[in-house]
Amino acid sequence: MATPRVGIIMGSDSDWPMVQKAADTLKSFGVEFEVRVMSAHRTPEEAFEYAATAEARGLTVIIAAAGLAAHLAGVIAAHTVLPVIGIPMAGGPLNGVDALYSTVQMPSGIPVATVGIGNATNAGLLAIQILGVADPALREKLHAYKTGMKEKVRAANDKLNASL
Ligand code: RP5
Repeated sequence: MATPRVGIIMGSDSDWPMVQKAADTLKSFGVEFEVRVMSAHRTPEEAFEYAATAEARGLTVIIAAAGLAAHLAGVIAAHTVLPVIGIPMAGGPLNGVDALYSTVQMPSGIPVATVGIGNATNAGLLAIQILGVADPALREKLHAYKTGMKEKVRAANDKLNASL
């Protein structure tokens, strides 16, 4: 099995139904990844260990999803120089706004590239774009993906106008 290039981690297995979209996106581009559940609060030792060893294990990007007081992405970013993409997860009484603020409002020096609440697809795409900087074949696939999106919008326009 190839060495994973992207690590997808999440605070709870209850996050997986949404986070799965990041995995699906990576899969559709043929990017190897691994998936782990760990928490900045419930399993802080595991989170530290994961971040501290990620670079040596060959990962290039880490996607970290967490909800509520979402510290996972920030804690991971504190212990690695790899780029970290945070997914604030919806849920709880504040519906993800708490996780959004916790993830995006990192102090200077420790960036976390934060996508929209629950937007695991964008997290996957951003990871692919980061890998694409040094991977022309992946960039080709990204170009094809964008072309496909444009074609879908054009087709929707044609369909809409034909129905008038
Ligand atoms: C966070 O708390 C997790 O990332 C999840 O979004 C939320 C709720 O977790 P569970 O109580 O469902 O395990 O740490």
